[in-house]
Amino acid sequence: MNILILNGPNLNLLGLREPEIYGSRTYDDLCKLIEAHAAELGVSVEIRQTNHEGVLVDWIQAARGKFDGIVLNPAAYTHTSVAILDAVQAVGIPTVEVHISDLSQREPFRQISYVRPACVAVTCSCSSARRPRQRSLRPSSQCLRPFRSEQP
Ligand code: DHK
Repeated sequence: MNILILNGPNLNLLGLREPEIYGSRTYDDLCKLIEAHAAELGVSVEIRQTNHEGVLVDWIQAARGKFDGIVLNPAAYTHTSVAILDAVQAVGIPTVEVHISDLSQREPFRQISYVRPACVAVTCSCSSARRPRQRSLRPSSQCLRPFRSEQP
């Protein structure tokens, strides 16, 4: 099982940006946690981050035939991007929408997700800001679960 993990704009600044919302762990920390959890689940992951909408579209399109699933945090593009919605719909790869913060408790514009109709599941509120003593961020555990390998 081969999973593509895509992170959108400003997620490279995790640990620096608004730690009270996004937590104090860095993007590198997040990648390491995801890789460790993927190994536990027996799935292989490729993790990428970009600040550019078109790059996300290109990566989603290129995932056809190469990946069995996508874990997608489009970040700010969640609330604006018909192009990313179209790309996910076009490739037909099961995609899980992920967010670090609890969107339901934030500004009204963040409660609109353009990509959600194309996704098979959504996970919000993964920030270590809300669970400072928790060893792992929830995205690594919850978001990979739909793709858990059937193999022992
Ligand atoms: C990350 C962002 O950068 C914001 O623009 C979204 C999302 C929320 C997150 O919680 O992961 O509104």
